[in-house]
Amino acid sequence: MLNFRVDTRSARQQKGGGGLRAPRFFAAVLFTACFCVDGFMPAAAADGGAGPIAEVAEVVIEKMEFVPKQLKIKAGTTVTWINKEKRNNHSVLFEQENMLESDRFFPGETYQRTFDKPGTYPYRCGPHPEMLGVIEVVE
Ligand SMILES: [Cu+2]
Repeated sequence: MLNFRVDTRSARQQKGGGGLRAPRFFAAVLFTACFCVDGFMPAAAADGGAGPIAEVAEVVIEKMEFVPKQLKIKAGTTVTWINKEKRNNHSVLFEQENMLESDRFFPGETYQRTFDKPGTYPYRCGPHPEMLGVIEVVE
């Protein structure tokens, strides 16, 4: 188990219908376990297995930008923001949700949020209001 390397890309590329779900779920749980120290929210996978299996999606932060700026995901997906800057720290701030904001995260650190409800979730960086992004969640 300790040697298991989480590689969501190859997991996603595996063929086959029924057999895919278990490994993907397993990968999602491991992925969550690795990052829950940095993010402030445990992923949906931890809450008893009800609901959809978490997919994994990423937004990279580099050169004062969220990449991609716009990300479309299925409901139940966990998004991981990865700070790939050399020195800047950032946050992810959802103004329209009571200013819900992540902790500042530094180069090499991540923040995760799971989106269970369809909708449009615009966000910006707390310390850098010009850094904008949006998560679009579909059924
Ligand atoms: Cu920022």
